[in-house]
Amino acid sequence: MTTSLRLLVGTVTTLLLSLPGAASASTRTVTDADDATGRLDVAAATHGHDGRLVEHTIRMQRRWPSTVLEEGGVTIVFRIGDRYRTLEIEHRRGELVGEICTETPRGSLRSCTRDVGLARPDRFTLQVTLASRLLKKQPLSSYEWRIVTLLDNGESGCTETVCLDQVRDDDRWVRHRL
Ligand SMILES: [Ca+2]
Repeated sequence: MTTSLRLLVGTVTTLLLSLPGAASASTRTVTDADDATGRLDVAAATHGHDGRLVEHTIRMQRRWPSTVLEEGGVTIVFRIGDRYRTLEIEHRRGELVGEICTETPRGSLRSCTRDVGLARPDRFTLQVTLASRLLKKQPLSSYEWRIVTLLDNGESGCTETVCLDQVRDDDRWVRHRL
């Protein structure tokens, strides 16, 4: 991810963190419109869990190769009480890489780990699996999430403004009850 792209994702994340509210929801899928340019336009995002693993599945409007994540990125922001964990997913040296960190109020990152499962069940979809202890060490009853995708690879008509997509629940965080 380029420095400018990372800065923009950081800005978007900061904007998301400033928005109040929380949606009440159990295991579910949130659909998103065909509303962004480029291949990281999200169609739907699903959360689920199995034991101590939580899973997020992100389906795009169109087929996309993993290599688009070399210059773009998928970010999931998790809100656990007043704490935020940010998972950034990219494609480096031929493989998908996900790193989850705690984002401090000043925007710095700490407690980072790459112990996150990433898979491509088909050419539309990205599947993310992580242990709930990466969100909170103590037993976790619920958390909230949002997703931001950003593609900036010089495609025709693709700029940092129009190639940004967000998934949320009627302008609120999506709550996942475990
Ligand atoms: Ca969309």
